[in-house]
Amino acid sequence: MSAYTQELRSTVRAMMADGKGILAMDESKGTCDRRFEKLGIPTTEERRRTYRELIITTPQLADFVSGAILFDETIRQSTREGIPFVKVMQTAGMIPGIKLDLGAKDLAGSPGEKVTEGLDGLRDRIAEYYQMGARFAKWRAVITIDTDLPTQAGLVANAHALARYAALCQEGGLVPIVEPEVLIDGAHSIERCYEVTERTLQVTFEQLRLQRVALDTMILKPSMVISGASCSEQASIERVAELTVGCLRNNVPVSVPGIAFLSGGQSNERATAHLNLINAQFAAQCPWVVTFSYARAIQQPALDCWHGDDANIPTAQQLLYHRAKLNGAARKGKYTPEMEQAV
Ligand code: 5MM
Repeated sequence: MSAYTQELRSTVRAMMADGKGILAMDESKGTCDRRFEKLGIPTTEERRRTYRELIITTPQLADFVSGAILFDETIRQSTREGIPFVKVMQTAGMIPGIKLDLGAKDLAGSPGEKVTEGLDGLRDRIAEYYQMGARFAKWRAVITIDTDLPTQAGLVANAHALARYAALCQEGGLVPIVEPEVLIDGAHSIERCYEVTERTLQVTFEQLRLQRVALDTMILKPSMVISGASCSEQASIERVAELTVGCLRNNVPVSVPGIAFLSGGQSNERATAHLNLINAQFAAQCPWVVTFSYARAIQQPALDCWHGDDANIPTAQQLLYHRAKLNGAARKGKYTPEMEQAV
């Protein structure tokens, strides 16, 4: 048991509060810059800072967002008036979280597969982020589906790192979000996605147990069971919800308190509709809280609207609030497509 067990429990409760989910805004510099470049936004630290300030100062965002995951650069930044972002979030009622992984790198001996790095020095980094006010963390593993992928070596390497990270987080007072993302890229069927997601979850929980991670003070951030992005036959919302819940029920222990999905390249509307149907139709089959931890599927309309022009900030904030609200409704199974119009 960690010295922080009570605090970890209360952080989990706050993260999984009714009607709320988690906002992922932890794009590393490279990813953030790539998204800015697509829109012609200058890739400077000041533009990244302004965009992140736009997000966390969105009025009433905390109605639907319990916490937000920050990147190292972001957690050290302040508003234009000099108020630290961490302080802004705490005042607004959103828990600061931190991305701890240092990205996915090529896995030696396994062409086409990645392994996530960042374990060296992690104990010290956790202590620093805890001091700064972070109370939860995230580590993302990336699993690719292809004819001969993933390999067992790839699955075990990624799950081992996730488990080592999670154990260190709990030791240091941060609730670990464990994110094994099965990528949507490819022409595979939804059934193949089910099979790979099942193997991924099985190996991940084997490793979490081996490293003695307390399952009741972690959050799982999985991808949904979904057709490959270039599969000619795209599964319906009903099928995605049914297979996703089935896969999680078969492979996620009931002691895990919460599941917060990533959006993984789904459209905004699809990501919300899938989460909604899972909660509307399958709540009785889910022993965990089921919510969102989306990045693109919440941020994209706001980023498109802002476009690097600060005159657009109020409208961009309205769009961000709106997507958060729709996902907050989906978290309760109360979203309808008609709500999309009422910005
Ligand atoms: C914000 O994006 C995160 C990855 O960033 P880097 O590639 O820069 O490390 C990512 O982990 C994200 O939190 C999750 O994948 C969920 O994001 P989506 O867009 O899939 O909901």
